[in-house]
Amino acid sequence: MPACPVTVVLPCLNEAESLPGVLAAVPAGYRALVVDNNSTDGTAEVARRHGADVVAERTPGYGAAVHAGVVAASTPIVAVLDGDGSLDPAQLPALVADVEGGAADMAIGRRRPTPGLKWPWHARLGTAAVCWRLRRRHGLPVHDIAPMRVARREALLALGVTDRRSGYPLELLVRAARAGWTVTERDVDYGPRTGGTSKVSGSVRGSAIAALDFWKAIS
Ligand SMILES: Nc1nc2c(ncn2[C@@H]2O[C@H](COP(=O)(O)OP(=O)(O)O)[C@@H](O)[C@H]2O)c(=O)[nH]1
Ligand SMILES: [Mg+2]
Repeated sequence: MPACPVTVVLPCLNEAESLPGVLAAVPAGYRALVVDNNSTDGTAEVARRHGADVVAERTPGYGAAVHAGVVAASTPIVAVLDGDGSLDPAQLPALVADVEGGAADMAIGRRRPTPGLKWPWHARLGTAAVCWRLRRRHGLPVHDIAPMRVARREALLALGVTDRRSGYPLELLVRAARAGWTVTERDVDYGPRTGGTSKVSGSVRGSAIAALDFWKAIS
């Protein structure tokens, strides 16, 4: 195994409060790469202080940040997860093993709520609806839109995902299905964000914008 096979890309918009805990949980030997998307709360400094590499992406949007991180990574395998503390990087190695061992072209996390999580109905409903369509129309056996995912960097870039907002994860799944990728899904813990505020599913407005992006990506 190469010395550092995995880069963990963390798209971040104002996640200074949550980042220290997230970075502390990144498995030994993995490289953390924070993509700072015009944060105003010192996210980039906090990230550097806690040992992460940092790239700046000026174009707003989740997809813009993720894409910049995957491009900037230099390892054969990339993992992507949120920088808000809701997901645990310590659960990445099981997903990495699927990709490294050849069981999957992409391994994704299926979020399972931990006690105390408030998961808004509009977010759950949107996820359930698009995943139903992914299964029915695209034949992809998934139950979540995968805010935690692992794939080989070059193959991921070759898929050519174009969405730069919140439709990115879905467009990725659709393109993976069309390319005949094997996608494995593993349960991962999903807890409350550990600081800062939600940019997407915490409000009906954010969810509505995401739903629109989702639908464009999947229809
Ligand atoms: N870089 C960047 N990251 C974003 C943007 N929107 C959301 N994120 C990040 O994407 C992740 C998920 O967003 P979050 O606000 O937690 O959405 P929620 O989980 O649906 O409430 C977090 O790590 C955010 O910092 C954006 O416009 N740019
Ligand atoms: Mg979140």
